[in-house]
Amino acid sequence: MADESEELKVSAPPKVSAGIHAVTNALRHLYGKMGPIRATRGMLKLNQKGGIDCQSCAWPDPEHRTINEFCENGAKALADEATKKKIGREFFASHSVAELAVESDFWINQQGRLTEPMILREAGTHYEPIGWDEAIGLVAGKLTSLASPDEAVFYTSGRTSNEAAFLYQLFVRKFGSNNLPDCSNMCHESTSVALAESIGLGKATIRLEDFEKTDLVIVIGQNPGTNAPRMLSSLAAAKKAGAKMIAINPLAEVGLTSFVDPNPQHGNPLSVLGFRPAKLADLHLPVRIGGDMAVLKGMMKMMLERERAKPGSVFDAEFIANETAGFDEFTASLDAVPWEEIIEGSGLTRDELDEAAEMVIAARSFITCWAMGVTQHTAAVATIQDIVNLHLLRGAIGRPGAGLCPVRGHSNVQGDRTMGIWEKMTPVFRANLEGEFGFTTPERDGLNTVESIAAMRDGKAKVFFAMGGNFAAASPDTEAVADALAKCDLTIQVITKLNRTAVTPGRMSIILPCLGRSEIDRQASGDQFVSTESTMLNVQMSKGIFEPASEHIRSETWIVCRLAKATLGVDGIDWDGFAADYDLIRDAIERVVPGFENYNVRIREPGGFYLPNPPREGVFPTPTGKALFKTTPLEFVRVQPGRMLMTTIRSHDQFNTTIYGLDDRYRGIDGGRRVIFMNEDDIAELGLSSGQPVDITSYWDDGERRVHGFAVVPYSIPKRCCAAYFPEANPLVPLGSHAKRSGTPTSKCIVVSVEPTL
Ligand SMILES: Nc1nc2c(c(=O)[nH]1)N[C@H]1C(S)=C(S)[C@@H](COP(=O)(O)OP(=O)(O)OC[C@H]3O[C@@H](n4cnc5c(=O)[nH]c(N)nc54)[C@H](O)[C@@H]3O)O[C@H]1N2
Ligand SMILES: Nc1nc2c(c(=O)[nH]1)N[C@H]1C(S)=C(S)[C@@H](COP(=O)(O)OP(=O)(O)OC[C@H]3O[C@@H](n4cnc5c(=O)[nH]c(N)nc54)[C@H](O)[C@@H]3O)O[C@H]1N2
Ligand code: SF4
Ligand SMILES: [Mo]
Repeated sequence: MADESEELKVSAPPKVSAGIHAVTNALRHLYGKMGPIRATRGMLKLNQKGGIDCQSCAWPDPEHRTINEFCENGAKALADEATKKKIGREFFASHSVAELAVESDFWINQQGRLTEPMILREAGTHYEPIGWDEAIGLVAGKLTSLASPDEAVFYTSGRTSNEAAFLYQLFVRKFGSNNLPDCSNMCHESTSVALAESIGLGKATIRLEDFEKTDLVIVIGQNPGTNAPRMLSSLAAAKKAGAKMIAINPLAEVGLTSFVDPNPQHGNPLSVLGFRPAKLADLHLPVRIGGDMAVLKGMMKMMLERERAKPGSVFDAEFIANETAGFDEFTASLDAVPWEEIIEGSGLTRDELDEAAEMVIAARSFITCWAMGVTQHTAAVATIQDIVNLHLLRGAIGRPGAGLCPVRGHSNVQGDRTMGIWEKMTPVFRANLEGEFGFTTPERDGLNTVESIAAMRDGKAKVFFAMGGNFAAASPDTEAVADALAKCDLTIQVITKLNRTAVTPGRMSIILPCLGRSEIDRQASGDQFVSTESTMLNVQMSKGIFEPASEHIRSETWIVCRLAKATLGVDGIDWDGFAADYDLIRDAIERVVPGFENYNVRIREPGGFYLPNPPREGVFPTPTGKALFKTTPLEFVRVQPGRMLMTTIRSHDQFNTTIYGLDDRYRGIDGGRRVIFMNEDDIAELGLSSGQPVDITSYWDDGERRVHGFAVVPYSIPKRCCAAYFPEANPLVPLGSHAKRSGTPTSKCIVVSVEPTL
């Protein structure tokens, strides 16, 4: 891959995020890529009731919306999809796949929207145009010739709509496999596993309005200023109403420690709610990478000591007695954890932990928000269960202003899972799906993302089909994934824009270009809309407004229906009907997925509707009907001398593997992405200097992995911790290192060493 660096410039991170730079940046992307008229039309429809649901993150929209209800990164996502730049057969005729493969992700994305189906034939050097019928016939032919349906893998990324996702999983299960890995496997899987076990629902228990009713917000392992920018409005509203805030993060992220109007149109940060706190977080705990479990156990151990000294002063005894189970075992385990280990694991002082615990004790209600800084670790599931334990001790779930707030990533990743995109199935979903469509679903669990890579590598899976996403760049162990894909007989991407996976092909490769959410979806019965679910369980419609990038691109739903028909033949399912009228899909969803009663009516109401959320009502649908204290031993990673822990992070100028630009304004980085953020003492100890190119080696049971030429950036990060950007650092993430019980790659905790590049 080419190094796209311009001249790298590093400066001190700014004191405030958003504000005027956000305005200019958003407008530069919107007008630059879309032109003024199209950009203005798009902005007026983004996140409006009945408009386009923002393609970027899963943060919900407020009930009462202003005319510009989006942030800088929402604007970038819209501009990236609705760009006027296009690539067709001429582009592919003049660039071989080998030439494209050495270009950077930034360059590849900049080329524009895909406009027609393309095929790379066996032993071919260039993608060539192919008609839809022939392309779909080829895929169906390959699928039906497999020795077993489990020789195919069907990946999904979280931008896919509810309607397309539901039909896609139906097709895959009718075909005979549960091989439905998705981006969630690399993202919030640890959350889903942990919460389902502890409280009976793997999702958030709060709504937006709870931020105005809370006394404390804990943000742990999440960078909202970049990755869910409008969450800053909720944090500001909480602070305005008198709440405190704790940020637990190895980095002092600008969006957490200062404020900030995330809406680029407002421009002036002072305008936000007429209020500007000097500092958003009242307490920042610069935790050592992977030290979150130690932080949580430390806080709870201190609370236990205080409760014992003065019974009834800290814990919610009534809630614990009536609503929970496992309290005694849990407190005994807290007693057994030595303070020395808590201090070592967290990298913090006893005073810092005490201060955080005091803030929890002082809060009647509190909310904890988390994301990838927590989920992508070996002990992620247990750590999230400790977050739940902290809430249970205080009875802080299921009442106003109190609850759990995992912040999902992709705009519909949560909806896709609700629709059945999962390598497993709940018994209820299975029974309903079988009842509705009259077939027996495959019994065996399918492969998750990491298992799919291993299956392709080992020749057990031969076809890789991707409904969106960028598997080759997003997955751990870039080299292993490229090898795995190369071994496939056929790889297929349903995508809007060219990406690394399309140029990391199997023996044969097909690109099926699809509509983006901002485009008009015309089908036989008229223009269609789709729906998505936000991180707070709000289901809303999304309707495109722009003419499609080309008359030869198709909707995801149409593609699934055509493929299903070609693969399964006449099978009693009305695939043509579904493709023609998405209301019919929603009717079927209503009969299969609990909570979607009256789907077609309620989705048309302004703002849509909320799915049932029993824990929010104080009801815990676990097998015992109780919320469970889960007891696990303290875990953290110790590193031997000469090694460090590395985390991988997103810049302000990317959406996952889609690179919008080479700057990271909030961290003072300008013009490059191959950087490593390091503590100044570590830089001095290793005899390195700012800007010096270094090689990074990662260590795992199966050997070493290496990347070259990353520039050293001195940064405020705990000693023996460092950070680099995703996806540039993905070659270092070992395929075999994943979270216990959720299988999520441990992209936030990699053991590395750093040496000067020779
Ligand atoms: N603009 C934009 N928006 C996005 C995305 C994007 O790429 N760009 N991606 C979307 C997706 S799919 C997702 S999942 C979310 C991701 O959203 P986030 O999870 O906020 O994103 P990350 O940059 O991966 O890192 C999270 C934070 O965890 C911190 N961290 C790293 N290691 C640790 C640790 O060991 N402990 C603690 N406590 N903190 C740690 C990092 O310093 C960083 O601040 O954002 C979504 N929204
Ligand atoms: N080291 C490291 N690795 C990580 C992470 C990390 O923090 N560190 N984070 C992980 C996380 S949280 C996630 S979610 C994954 C993300 O993994 P993916 O979801 O696989 O990756 P994306 O970059 O979001 O996918 C972008 C591609 O989606 C296609 N696309 C865009 N819009 C549409 C659409 O409307 N329909 C269709 N069909 N295609 C579309 C475009 O062609 C684009 O190239 O990466 C994971 N990988
Ligand atoms: S907060 Fe997320 S969903 Fe909302 S406008 Fe910004 S990027 Fe889009
Ligand atoms: Mo994600």
